[in-house]
Amino acid sequence: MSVETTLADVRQRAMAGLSEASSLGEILEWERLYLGPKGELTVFLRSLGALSPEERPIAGKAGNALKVELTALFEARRQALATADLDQRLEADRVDVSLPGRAQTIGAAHPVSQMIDDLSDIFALMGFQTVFGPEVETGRYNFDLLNIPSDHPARDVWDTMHVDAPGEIVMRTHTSPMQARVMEQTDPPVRVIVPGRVFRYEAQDASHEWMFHQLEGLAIDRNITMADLKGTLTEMARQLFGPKRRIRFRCDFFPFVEPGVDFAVDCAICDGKGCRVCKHTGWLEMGGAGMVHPRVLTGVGYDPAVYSGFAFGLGIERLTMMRTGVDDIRAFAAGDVRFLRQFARAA
Ligand code: FA5
Repeated sequence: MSVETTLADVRQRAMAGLSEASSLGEILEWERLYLGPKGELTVFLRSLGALSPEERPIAGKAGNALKVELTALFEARRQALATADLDQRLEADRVDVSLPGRAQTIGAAHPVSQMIDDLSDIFALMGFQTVFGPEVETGRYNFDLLNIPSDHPARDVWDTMHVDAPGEIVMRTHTSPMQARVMEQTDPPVRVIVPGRVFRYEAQDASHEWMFHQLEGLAIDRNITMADLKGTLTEMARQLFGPKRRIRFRCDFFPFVEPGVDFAVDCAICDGKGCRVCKHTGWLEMGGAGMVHPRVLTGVGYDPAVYSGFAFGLGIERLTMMRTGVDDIRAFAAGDVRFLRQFARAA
């Protein structure tokens, strides 16, 4: 085959291939076939040395002319396909600026968190430091050091979620284990509050959750009496519910206090006259309290002949219900933003 025929054949196939290439990938493949380092035309031009001296300049000229022609055509076609490809992608990703934007929602503190913040502020003014403790506890702190030995009937009071089979590791059933943890780490005087989540294996109803929050309080010093406990809780109730509130103590039993009480505040909504929120009693139960049991003090190495103190534990959801009038505790953890939004307040 003569050089002219070979080049004419290459040209014809190259032209056909060029018009068939319909994507960037295909046109690049075409370039590889004809103009690439191992492409037909490149190989042809490299083989010119094998021709006779007369043929060589003619073939070289024709080959180079074809290379220039095909390179120009390739560039034009590649440009056109690249533009089409970009147009297609822009079209697919098109943003419709006339659509309404998505509003940014700004979060707000959960009503229980708000209550914890408020209580921390109130107690800080009375000299209490806020501390936090582990939610997974050992039986030693949750029960033993609180004067609740393993065979004590009081241990049944809280249906406990166990983490290990022997029941040595538990989900804390109250915030009271932090009493011993704090006292072990600190010398008196002690004044702390401990807000946090607690867990009980308990059926849910309008006033009971299996997971809820408590706020523990502990004050230890020389000469602390029930009067200090009453004063502290009265001040808290007044800060939270208004200047006129009163506190009621009734005898109750907790193994880690002696004497033990449950305490209530007179209902701020009806001023103690009786209403739906206080179930027509005029009083709202807040929690348990008492003077720290001498055995608890001894257990952490404090001398009960020198030191005394009080402790209390209140239910934070219950307090929040009193403040907001919410009558079903389950609403707090249900995660319904419409419910929670009602309590959003500016940070
Ligand atoms: C205790 O947990 C004691 N640790 C409190 C205490 C601390 C007493 C220090 C003495 C000294 P009690 O089980 O009563 O006590 O719970 C305290 C408060 O937690 C209750 O008054 C109530 O407000 C709240 N509470 C208890 N169980 C639930 C529940 N299932 N759901 C929501 N709140 C609850």
